[in-house]
Amino acid sequence: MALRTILEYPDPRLRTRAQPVTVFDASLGTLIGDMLETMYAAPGIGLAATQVDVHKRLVVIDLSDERNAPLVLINPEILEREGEAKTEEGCLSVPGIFDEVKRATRIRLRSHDRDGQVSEAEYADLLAVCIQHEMDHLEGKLFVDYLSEMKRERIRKKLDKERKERAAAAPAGAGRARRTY
Ligand code: GNR
Ligand code: NI
Repeated sequence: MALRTILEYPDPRLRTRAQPVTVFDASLGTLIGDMLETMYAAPGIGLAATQVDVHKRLVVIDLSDERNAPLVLINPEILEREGEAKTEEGCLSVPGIFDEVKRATRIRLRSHDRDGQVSEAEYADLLAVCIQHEMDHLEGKLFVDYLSEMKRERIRKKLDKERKERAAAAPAGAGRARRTY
């Protein structure tokens, strides 16, 4: 398994619409393993393939305290929505930013598992919120899109500044041998 790099807002690749998974093979298993490892390391409660620059309809989630109950949802489709509530959300692609988003509190979902088996199930509360957040990623949508233009602009500037400060502290290539003589 391997850690994958998580794309960060406003990277335009996060705006890509993901394509359905049609082949359930060993390379899909490798991608799932890498995504779980990346999500656990981050750490986060969910990760969409879009965030690691793979534009397939695949998300992984784990809300357990022990981080040992992964949920893998492939080609997820919402069949029914119920209720509405605001939840404070965060996103690994928008690090350090948290704000409220209004979403359905219960959803009925059809999805495939890693073997291609289709099933339907109902999800509620934070799990339902997380699934909707991840499915937005597959459409190229981010939780900051629900905020005002003013907030989004402020977030973009803050992340830009943090990236510049990080680059100044650790220039690209630092720690690597650049001389060959
Ligand atoms: O780690 C995450 N926490 C979270 C909190 C509230 C609502 C959604 C999420 S998902 C997020 C990980 C992530 O960015 N997934 O795309
Ligand atoms: Ni996210």
